[in-house]
Amino acid sequence: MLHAKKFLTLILTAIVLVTGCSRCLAQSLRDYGDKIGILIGAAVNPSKLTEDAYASTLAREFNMVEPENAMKWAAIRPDQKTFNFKPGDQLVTFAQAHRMKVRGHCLVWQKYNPAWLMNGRFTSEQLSDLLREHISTVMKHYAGQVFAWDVVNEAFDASGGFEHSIWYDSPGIGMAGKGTAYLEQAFRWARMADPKALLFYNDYDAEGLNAKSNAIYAMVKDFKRRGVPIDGVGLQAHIFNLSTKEISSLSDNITRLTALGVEVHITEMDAGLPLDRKGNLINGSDLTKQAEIYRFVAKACLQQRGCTAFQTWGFTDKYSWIPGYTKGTKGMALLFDETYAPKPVYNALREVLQQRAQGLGRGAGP
Ligand code: 9MR
Repeated sequence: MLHAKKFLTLILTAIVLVTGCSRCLAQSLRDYGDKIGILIGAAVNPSKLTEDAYASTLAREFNMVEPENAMKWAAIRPDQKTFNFKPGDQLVTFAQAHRMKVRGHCLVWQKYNPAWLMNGRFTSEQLSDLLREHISTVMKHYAGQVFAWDVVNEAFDASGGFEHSIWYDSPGIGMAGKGTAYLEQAFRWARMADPKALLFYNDYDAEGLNAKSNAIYAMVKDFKRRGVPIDGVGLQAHIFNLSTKEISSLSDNITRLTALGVEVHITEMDAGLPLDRKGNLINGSDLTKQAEIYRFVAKACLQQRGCTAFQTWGFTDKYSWIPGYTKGTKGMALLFDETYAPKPVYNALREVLQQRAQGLGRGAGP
């Protein structure tokens, strides 16, 4: 017995020495994700896939990817007649080579739209045709490759009303002032384009129970009752104030949404930390706070069977939208630092996954 133990230790030490990799023996996020049956995703910039550390970390740790920008209107449709599928296709090829799922983002949004569309002075009929054609062309191109789409992104405002949008505002696609009718139309077109893809509504600041999440809940309930196709809700989880106070009712929100028969995905998690002018962390203890916030969100998701994906918005602090958006006052929002070393937040997330994998089981849900 003693000999066998010694032998095993020797073999493991040899692996570490030969590969120079002590972490190789530990299980990655995706190892646990595969075991539990949950998707662990990251938003990706396809042009970075040529960077070895970027690609290898992604392939090792995640079983799902989503293009951060590459499938948005301005990227995929540079002019009315041209679709640029190249970066999206590169991501799909990478994902297939590494047994990852691809989540699509996004088909209807008020932002990241090309100038030709925004300034085109189109009539409602033309806008309607353009949107139908866009949804159809993009979804058909990726049919069988993209398993789920954020069909509509960020359509509600904080009070549960509607954001201004080229698709909604008059002329829009001809349904201005008719509430969710234009969203319903988009979801119906999406189902027709790729009947097998899961169709999601995706939004931020709607994690807990509040006016916006109430409006989303009411829409999903109404769509389900009337047979309007919708399969899931994406809760983004961009957490800005290093506290779980505003998202304390996340579990309750997941419970009520999944009770309607839709899935929930955590779609864009990150938590920016305050930085000084040189870009250094102001409080070292924030790394622990950050870890606890991720732990809170991951636990809330993993506890319910209907929450089927946990995704972060990027994965390395080297590439994240947070410093640009906050003019450098916040950053270090993700799981890996700029050298791709795992941070405390990575360990916290892995621990939550490990605990689930060790048999704590998943809760009820659809
Ligand atoms: O991270 C994305 C950034 O690179 C883009 O410039 C920006 C365009 O508006 O979109 C960012 O991603 C957003 C996502 O598409 C929807 N939810 C909020 C994300 C952060 O702004």
